[in-house]
Order: sequence, then structure tokens, then C-alpha cells
Amino acid sequence: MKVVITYGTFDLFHVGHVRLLKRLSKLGDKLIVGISSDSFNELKGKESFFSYKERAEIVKSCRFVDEVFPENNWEQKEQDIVKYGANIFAMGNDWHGKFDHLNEVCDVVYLKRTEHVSTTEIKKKLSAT
Ligand code: C2G
Repeated sequence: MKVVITYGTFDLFHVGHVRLLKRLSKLGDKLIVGISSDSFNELKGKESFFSYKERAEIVKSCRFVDEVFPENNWEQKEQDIVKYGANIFAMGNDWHGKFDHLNEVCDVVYLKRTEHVSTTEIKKKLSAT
């Protein structure tokens, strides 16, 4: 059983998120997603439109995702990887190189981001209308 783990805010769930999760699901048998908590988002300097609870419910309902859990800080990844028995840690390539240290505990993969769509862009376009 090959387990893939990833993390993100996943606010205003969009096609970039879906395409990433779909590709990640093809890398293994199980896909587990750490959803940034509201307090961690503050730490990341992000204010999400939907609460952690809503974002977790939306991502969990995605057919490519098997399990979600809260991401509360930068430091928990190593212990999450061990806890969930993850074989692959994967992120979009806007994070390229940022998590290479996790190579000690599992394979680290960065996949190409979907261009021309982001939560920030969506917010900008909506506020301009
Ligand atoms: N993503 C993508 N294509 C987009 C937008 C996002 O592939 N057009 C990917 C990102 O690369 C990331 C995931 O979708 O792997 C979630 O993106 P965000 O919700 O923006 O998450 P982020 O704020 O990058 O938080 O500890 C890691 C952080 O929690 C990641």
C-alpha cells in the first residue's frame, strides 16, 4: 500500500487543486491531505475565505482524497509522514526544494502547478466586479 501525503490551504477549491489531487492520487493507493488550520493560515499570512472545517469537508469530498487532517504548524510533517506511513510527500512546484529535507523519511515529489488559476487571483477578480 503506497501512501501519498500533501498539505495546503485549499481555500476557494479550484481546478488547480483538483488537478493536483488527481495527479497525486495516481502516485499511490491512498492520498492523505493536511489542511492548514485557521491559526496556521494566520502564521502563513493567509486569510482564507472558508474556515478550516469547511475547507476540510470540501477536500474530503473530493473523490481523489482518502483522508484529511489539520496542519497546525511547519514542523509536524516528519511526524505526520511516520504516523500515516507515507511513502511519498508531494506538493506543487511553487514549493520546489522547500521540503527536500523530508527525503530522509520518504520520497519527495514536486508536480507542476496548474497555471493561471489561484485563490488569490479568484479573490482579486471577484473584488474587481
Ligand atoms: N496548486 C496547484 N496549482 C494551482 C494552485 C495550487 O498545483 N494553480 C497546488 C499548490 O502547489 C499546493 C496545493 O495546490 O501544492 C495547495 O495550494 P494552496 O492551497 O495554495 O496551499 P499553500 O498555501 O501552498 O500551503 O505546508 C505546506 C502549505 O500548507 C502549503
